[in-house]
Amino acid sequence: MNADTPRREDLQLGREIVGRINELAAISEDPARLTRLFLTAEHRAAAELILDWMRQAGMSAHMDPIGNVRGRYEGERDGLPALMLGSHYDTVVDAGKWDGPLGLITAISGVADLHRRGLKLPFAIEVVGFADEEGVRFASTLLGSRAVAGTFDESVLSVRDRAGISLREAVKAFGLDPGQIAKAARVRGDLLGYLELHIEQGPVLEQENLPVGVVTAIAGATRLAARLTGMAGHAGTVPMQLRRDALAGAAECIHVIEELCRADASGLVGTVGYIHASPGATNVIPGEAAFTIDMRAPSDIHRERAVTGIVHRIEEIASRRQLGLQIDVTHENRTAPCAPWLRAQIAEAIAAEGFRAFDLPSGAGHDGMAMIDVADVGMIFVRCRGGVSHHPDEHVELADADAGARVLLRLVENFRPQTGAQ
Ligand code: HGY
Ligand code: MN
Ligand code: MN
Repeated sequence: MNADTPRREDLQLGREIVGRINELAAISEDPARLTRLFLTAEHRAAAELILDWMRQAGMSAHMDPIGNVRGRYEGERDGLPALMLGSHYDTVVDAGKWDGPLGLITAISGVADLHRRGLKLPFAIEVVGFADEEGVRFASTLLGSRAVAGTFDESVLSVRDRAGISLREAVKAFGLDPGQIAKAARVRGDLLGYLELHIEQGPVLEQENLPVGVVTAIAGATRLAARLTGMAGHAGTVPMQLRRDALAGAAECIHVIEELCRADASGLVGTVGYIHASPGATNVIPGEAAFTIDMRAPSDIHRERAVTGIVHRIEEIASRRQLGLQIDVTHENRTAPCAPWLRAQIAEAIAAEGFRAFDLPSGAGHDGMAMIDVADVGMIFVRCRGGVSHHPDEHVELADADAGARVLLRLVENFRPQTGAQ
């Protein structure tokens, strides 16, 4: 397909993608709530299905040492530098079925289309399914893409999940060797760029009445884990002014986080997504409360300042309530700008498919935040209904899934590597 190739009107790509989205969504630890976490039986079942799709699309395919699935479609001759496409196939808890899989399945369907037509390009295409973008199980994130980017931090292997299993133990139990993770890495010279198609997870494309958009940058994020320690006691006998109630202290912290972010007019957002109080009985004053904090802002300096301010307020609350406080940053990702030369080629492909090219930032994190250490990054957003995501109501219309696939395929077929610095 080149820039003047006629647009496809048959929705064939979209139908194949939607069918596979539904097939993959059936692989979940809970039939009632889509949940597919890193290094679990569901991860393994999903990986086998995806590797099969990759092979059907004419790719050599394997699982790498951290559980990513990797496919390669050779170019006009073997061993050429590769354009890397991909997204993640892990999910949050009670997830939507499009966040991650849409980009991965669209990339596979695009390669399958090239294969059906017997088309070979002047470069190879590598498709990667990242195994842990969400970071639900080990309170980190981007573990799969950091391994590919060569920035995997071995100290994370000691992090434990809520069942007390370390990442090292989980990798071994999954049948992989933690000592081999470094072998998943690519070097900058191998890759011509990294392109990810993903649902927008926001309402802007819907407001603009557009099926696709060009991502300008991926917002950075800071995740923290806080633990307040007070004194458990009898709910009926300890007077209020003598209590050191850890959960009440956590509640005040959560209120302050929400208040500070609401008062900030520049797009700062703060979320407490998880809290656990113990011992957890109705008639016992909570002696301990642990909660997570997720902070994001349009710029790194703004986010860093906000995190410092919030930590100070939490320290003040803990001190006034005579609570012990342990607060740690469990994950930090800087804002990742998308490369202008890739944005330009994405915009060209969008226009060639008959749509207005529209630029927008990503408030959500993506694997491109890790991949930027090994390749220039470009992202295509696809409209999702109401901007709903990280929720079972997440939805993409067939026509939009098809539009995204046609844009990605046209972009790949017309791709021009950046000359000079790589
Ligand atoms: O949290 C995020 O922004 C991404 O969905 N992992
Ligand atoms: Mn997500
Ligand atoms: Mn995602």
